[in-house]
Amino acid sequence: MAAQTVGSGPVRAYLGLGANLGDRQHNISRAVGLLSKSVHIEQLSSLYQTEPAGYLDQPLFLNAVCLVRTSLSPDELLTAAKQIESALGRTQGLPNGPRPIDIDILLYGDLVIDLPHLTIPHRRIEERAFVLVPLAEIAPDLVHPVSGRTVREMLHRLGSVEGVTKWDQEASNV
Ligand code: PH2
Ligand code: MG
Ligand code: MG
Repeated sequence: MAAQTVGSGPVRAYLGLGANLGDRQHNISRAVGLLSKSVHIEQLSSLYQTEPAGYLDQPLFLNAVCLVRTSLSPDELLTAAKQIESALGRTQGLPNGPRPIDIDILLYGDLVIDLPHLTIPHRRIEERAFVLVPLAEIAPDLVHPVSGRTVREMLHRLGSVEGVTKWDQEASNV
């Protein structure tokens, strides 16, 4: 596969979506709807219900991963994500605390940047089953540009996917 570099046309980026306040499923689908106004949505994983990681005393999350194709720069994509978070009622809360929606840039082509406000690839991909499980569903062979590991390998190394279960969208649509 050809390496992707910034400045050579649209780039594939993987976004992590998470919600644990309000109507979580609705928040995720609204976020995807709003994202589709500024980027091309190529794939969306299933939703997974996940136990909170980091700060444990908060409601269960729904998580998903979305593959988009975009000509937005990483900063523009971050701005778009933050605007959608605000539109869905996110206010500044505790780091790792509860939120109606969180949109994280996980990967942006093969780009590697480490800035105070934006680190790509996302720092915690390899330690988070709630990211790796949905990512493995849509992109098992995707390679992490720093470690060189595929998503499948990262998930295997993580070992446990405890606390991450597929969410039955139909059953919750009553
Ligand atoms: N996001 C966090 C912290 N902890 N836990 C789960 N299960 N899902 C998340 O999306 C999540 C989290 C910080 O963004
Ligand atoms: Mg996050
Ligand atoms: Mg975030």
